Amino acid sequence: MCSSFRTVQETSRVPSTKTTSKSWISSFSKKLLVVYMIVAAIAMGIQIFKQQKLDFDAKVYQTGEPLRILLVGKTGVGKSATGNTILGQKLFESEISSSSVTGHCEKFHALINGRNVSVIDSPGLFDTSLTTDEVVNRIKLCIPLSAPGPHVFLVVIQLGRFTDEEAEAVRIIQAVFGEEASTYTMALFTHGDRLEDKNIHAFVRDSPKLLSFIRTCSGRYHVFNNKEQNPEQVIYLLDQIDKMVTGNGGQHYTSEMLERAERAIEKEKQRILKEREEQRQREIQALRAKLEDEAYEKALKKAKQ
Ligand SMILES: Nc1nc2c(ncn2[C@@H]2O[C@H](COP(=O)(O)OP(=O)(O)O)[C@@H](O)[C@H]2O)c(=O)[nH]1
Ligand SMILES: *[C@@H]1O[C@H](CO)[C@@H](O)[C@H](O)[C@H]1NC(C)=O
Ligand SMILES: [Mg+2]
Repeated sequence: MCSSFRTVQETSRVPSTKTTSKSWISSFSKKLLVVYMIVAAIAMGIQIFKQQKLDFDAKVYQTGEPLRILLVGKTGVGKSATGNTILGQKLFESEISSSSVTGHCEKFHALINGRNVSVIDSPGLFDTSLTTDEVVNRIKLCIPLSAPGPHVFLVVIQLGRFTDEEAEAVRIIQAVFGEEASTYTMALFTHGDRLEDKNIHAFVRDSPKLLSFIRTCSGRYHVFNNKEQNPEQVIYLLDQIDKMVTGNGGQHYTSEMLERAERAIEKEKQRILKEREEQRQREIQALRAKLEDEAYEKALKKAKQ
């Protein structure tokens, strides 16, 4: 750039030395100079614009913090397969049999379009055999991996197999992660290959249960076909997540929110315990009163005899 600028100066100086000899050359070279300056200004403008665009792209893709996606859902719905589709590699173990299911959380990351994306895969959180305490303990194990907090809770659901248990998913998420979590929640349907020619939106609308579930995620859903590692579906999902993150002011779910939720759960537990204790005390009182009454009557009878 510097060298080309120097040659420009030199060539522009050449005609200016001849201006004293011939006036028409002078006027011609002046016009030429003006035209040349305009062209140079436009070229410089384009250069600056290009540079700014480059800087902007760099800001968006390089200095942004990694996007953290936490996968939740029942065992066998395709969480691990979804993680692999997002990252474009077979990193999580995705199995047909549920016997090899791991009980811990896993995290992998990859650069997608120059941007760092982390996916945290959790063990089945909504499996019927688990108590709420066990769910809480399982989730707690995933929290350090998703620090400082996930941008999105991706609730993974197998298409065409939406049961009441799945409907409980958001309720459980809200109970464990707190009300605040719902603004960070999105549904992801797997087995998109089953749709064939059907439209996903029509599919969702056709099922009242599914529809009411989707409404608890503020209408956010996306469909994946994990059998076909099509990168377009990933780009579209990340775009939807980005929109949601923007809607949340760029924020992610935080451990403070989890602590608040935990305190709320603990408070509720204490309230139930206290209620039970009070109930027990009332029952003891009633029993004692009854026994005392009986003893009194007995004593009265004895006295009469
Ligand atoms: N046809 C089809 N099979 C899928 C899809 N997603 C997952 N699977 C299969 O579902 C099974 C369970 O998947 P996995 O990722 O292990 O589920 P996880 O327990 O939720 O992690 C595996 O055999 C996957 O190949 C999908 O989109 N289409
Ligand atoms: C991407 O993020 C992970 C943590 O989530 C980090 O370990 C890794 O170094 C990051 N990679 C790049 C290229 O920034
Ligand atoms: Mg899995």
